[in-house]
Amino acid sequence: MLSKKLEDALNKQIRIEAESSQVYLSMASWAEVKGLEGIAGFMYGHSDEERMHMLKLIKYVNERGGHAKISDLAAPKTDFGSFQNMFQELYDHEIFVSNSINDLVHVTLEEKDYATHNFLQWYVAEQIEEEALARTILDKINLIGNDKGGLYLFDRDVQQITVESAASDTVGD
Ligand code: OFO
Repeated sequence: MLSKKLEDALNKQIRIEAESSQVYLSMASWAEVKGLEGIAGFMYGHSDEERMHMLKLIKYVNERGGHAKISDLAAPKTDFGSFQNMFQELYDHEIFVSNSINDLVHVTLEEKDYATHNFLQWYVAEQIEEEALARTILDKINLIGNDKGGLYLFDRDVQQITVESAASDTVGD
């Protein structure tokens, strides 16, 4: 059975994952309207992943005798200025989420809830991946600069960029 304190902290994280999904959905729509099809596809996919993170938490809370609460969400912004800026915001957002997961893990230790501590390790690992992926993308964007051809290729290939593929790119250089 979850303690009230941990249940509240998990519910807060459920909301953050739901808001993350909305933020990336808004980025997807902005990119689509700008004709950046590949970037839009990447963001739609990312939005779905965040929804999956939320659902996994909801199931866990309910399974452990708590009640996952579905709340209203903060509206994301709808204009991101430039795709470079948008990916910087994605990175910053992932750092914010990582900090929030760390705080949550801290509560599991305070509450001596080792089952939840164990459950959350998946999220800890996931955040390492997501931060690395966002950093990889920012590195690629920096390389492109203002080159139109580079942007074309980036938009075409962004959905294929993974942490692993970026690592092997570097090896190949
Ligand atoms: Fe839920 O992992 Fe990104 O934010």
